[in-house]
Amino acid sequence: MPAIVIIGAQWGDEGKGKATDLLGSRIDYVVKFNGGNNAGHTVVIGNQKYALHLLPSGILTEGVTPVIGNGVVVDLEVLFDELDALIARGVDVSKLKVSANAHLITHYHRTLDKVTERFLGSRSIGTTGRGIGPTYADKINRVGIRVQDIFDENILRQKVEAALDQKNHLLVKIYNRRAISADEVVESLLSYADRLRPMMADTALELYEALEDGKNVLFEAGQATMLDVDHGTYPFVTSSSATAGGAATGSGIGPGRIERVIGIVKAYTTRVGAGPFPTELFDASGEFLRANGFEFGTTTGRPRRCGWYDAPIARYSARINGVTDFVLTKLDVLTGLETIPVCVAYDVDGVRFDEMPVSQSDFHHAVPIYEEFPGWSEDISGARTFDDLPKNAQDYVLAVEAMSGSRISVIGVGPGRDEVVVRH
Ligand code: 2SA
Ligand code: GDP
Ligand code: MG
Repeated sequence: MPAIVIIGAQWGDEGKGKATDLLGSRIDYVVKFNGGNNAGHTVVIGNQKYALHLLPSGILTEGVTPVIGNGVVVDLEVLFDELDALIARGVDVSKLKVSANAHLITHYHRTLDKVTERFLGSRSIGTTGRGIGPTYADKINRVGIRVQDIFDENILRQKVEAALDQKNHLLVKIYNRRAISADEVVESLLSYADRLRPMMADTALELYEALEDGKNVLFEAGQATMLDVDHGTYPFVTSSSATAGGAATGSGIGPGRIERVIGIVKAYTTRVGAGPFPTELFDASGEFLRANGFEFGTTTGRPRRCGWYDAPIARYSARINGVTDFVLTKLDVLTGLETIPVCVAYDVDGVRFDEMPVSQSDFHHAVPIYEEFPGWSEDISGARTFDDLPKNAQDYVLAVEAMSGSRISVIGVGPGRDEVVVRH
């Protein structure tokens, strides 16, 4: 079992943390390859609940080496706060490795994220305000600050000054804000250098050697397919590659190493932030899903938009990511519904689309075509085999599987680590 990738198949919060945790005991390395502290994974172990934003959730499994890859953007203040909180709860974090090439989120990135969103007004993306977009913009613009830069004060100062040049102009002249001082940014970054030094590594080399040694490496995507900067609902996306291909570029392993791609898909759909969402519900059913599924952002606490399962999106994700197995999470949340609609295709101005329309305007206008399935009222949280599920729940899973482009290997029936039905 060389490299496995876990991706979100919808708009995020499908329960990726739980799937990572489920595979944990057979895994030697867990790698985060995209995004930053915009992510939010909730992992429940026994009666302990852990909310992680920047750190890969594999950090909670003993013996696993957690890696922050080059494709990640790192806010050092958040990194050390999260580490300290885990240390205080007795978690061993000493194995963490951070890529020397990962980019750093600084004060000016966070500021720009917030002021740009405010400036956009009704056209805002609804970002998490963590500075993610501006940090990736600097990376692509070749004015980013990388982990390795904070170990040479001269270079760091030059880079920060270069990055701030245009930004201060923008902040002062366009956004009517105070200029940010390079000294202040440099000082803040340098204050983390001693603690960061032992964690910094050539993670691409380390992962190569691990794979050559036959070790099991798990790649854990932040956000999800529909938020991917290339394949998501652009511009209502995050700024990184959240799809399986991102695991190779965001970590430095060859794509041929990837043997399995596990897509995490919720038994219904949620979205945080702005952008199209065809199956979104604005009625009591939406409230039912939000309340029963506890659909509130792990990072920002925002209520998540809720809607029915969208099969064309699952199929699209299966295709874009090369999904080999789906984990269908939160089936238990649907318990108690009389009927469960599933979107099987879209109607766009009278034309039927069986697949995700490539045109953004078409997707904005897409009206779901639903097929309805009978619900169940039995508590399913104790089910551990497929046969333990009520007939209607089994039929729902089989119907969804047939429409979604890949087999469903695991079914989540509750938030706990062991609340799963494993089929394959
Ligand atoms: P950003 O901050 O630039 O990445 O925001 C761009 C869009 O990406 C969405 N986004 C997310 N959507 C769902 N979950 C995310 N993480 C947190 C969680 C969210 C939270 O896991 O619960 O706590 O609010 C996440 N991160 C980014 C975001 O809503 C924008 O639409
Ligand atoms: P991620 O961003 O994909 O890691 O997902 P989040 O952690 O943001 O959101 C998923 C939430 O669903 C977490 O609170 C999990 O504990 C919870 N969860 C995961 N699987 C299940 C499940 O099968 N049933 C229920 N009820 N909750 C689940
Ligand atoms: Mg989340």
